[in-house]
Amino acid sequence: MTSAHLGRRLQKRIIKLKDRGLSLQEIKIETAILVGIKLKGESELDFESSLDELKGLIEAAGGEVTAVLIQARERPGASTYIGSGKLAELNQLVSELKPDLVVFDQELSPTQLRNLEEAVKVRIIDRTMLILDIFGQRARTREGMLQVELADLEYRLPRLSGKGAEMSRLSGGIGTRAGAGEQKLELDRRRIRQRIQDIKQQMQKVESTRQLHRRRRQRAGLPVISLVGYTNAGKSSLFNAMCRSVHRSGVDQVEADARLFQTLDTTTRKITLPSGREALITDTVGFIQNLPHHLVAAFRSTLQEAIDADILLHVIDISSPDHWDKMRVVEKVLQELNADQDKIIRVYNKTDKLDFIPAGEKSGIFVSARTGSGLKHLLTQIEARILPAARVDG
Ligand SMILES: Nc1nc2c(ncn2[C@@H]2O[C@H](COP(=O)(O)OP(=O)(O)OP(=O)(O)O)[C@@H](O)[C@H]2O)c(=O)[nH]1
Ligand SMILES: [Mg+2]
Repeated sequence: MTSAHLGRRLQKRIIKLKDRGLSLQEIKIETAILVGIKLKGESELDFESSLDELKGLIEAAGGEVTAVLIQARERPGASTYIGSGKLAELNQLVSELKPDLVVFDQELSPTQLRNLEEAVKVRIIDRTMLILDIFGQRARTREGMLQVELADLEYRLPRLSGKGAEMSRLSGGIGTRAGAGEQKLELDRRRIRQRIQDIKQQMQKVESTRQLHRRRRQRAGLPVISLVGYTNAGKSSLFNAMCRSVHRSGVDQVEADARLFQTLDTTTRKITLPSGREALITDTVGFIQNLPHHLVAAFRSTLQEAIDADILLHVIDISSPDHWDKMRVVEKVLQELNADQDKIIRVYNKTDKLDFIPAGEKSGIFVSARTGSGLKHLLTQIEARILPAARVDG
């Protein structure tokens, strides 16, 4: 259920799994240059917040941004994404700053990726690869690791052409030996497909164990509250604060940090509501705009579990200037996962950072995980929602 519940033997198997070479290739990120295209019709604010977030993602991956290159264009170029003039500029920057990699703010097609890597002699990644890398660094449970590896392999499969193609081009000149690269490429592809099959099978097993746990919990009749929301909204902080406020003692805390995607694996704990009724509370992975769809697909069962809770607390960082956009991103994902709207309670967090609470916010509960303000009210509201259900099954 949680990483803490995973046995040591299982952990060892995960490490072995990682050693197999096919799994996640960790990206070494120390310094990076960012490249973003401001598309026609895109607002300045959206563009900037997306770039800021990309910067946050680089930092979350342990790196530092040394330059940002921006181009305004109607649409991305099919072959190298940015125009040839910008490409020359990028090359210049790369030779000056010698970054470990160049990160593009949008997803690159296999062709763009290949062309760019040829033109700029440095590792190129896109937003999706970066997020996959962070998820790879954070995953601790067997399920988490399998999910990330699956998303990574599915993303890489169509892009697996760089080295192979190069080799076949090199040998292509000689004529007869053409195909050596292609053969290797085909072999790699086959291995990846095989591994994807393996992972899917293993995930089915994990999934059925999880359903077993879930049924057991249902039999225990405990309502489940889950925290969802944008990354960095303060879900884990709120989780800790809610556990603390009812236990008043030093229960194990989950890690809260300003890094994006601090939490990846789901943690569940029992809490006692004001009336004395017990409930389970779950902290889980956060959302982000343009969450790679391979990741959403791979994490579907984890997300589904969070969404199937009796109450969804949508945690919103109200101190963030673009919290409206972030809210919309989360609500869209929740909708896509068919979350029951009636179960959602908006929880505006970090109110301690504001001088006053802005008028015009839609209904919700205002709290500060840091100071504890509003927590009692939140718990009472949760209880009020849960009680009718309790009468039915009680
Ligand atoms: N001032 C203030 N800071 C807060 C509050 N709640 C959380 N934070 C800070 O916000 C940052 C993110 O908090 P987390 O609890 O890790 O956020 P999260 O939603 O779990 O983030 P991910 O796990 O990355 O999705 C941390 O630096 C927290 O200390 C709050 O009520 N007030
Ligand atoms: Mg968290």
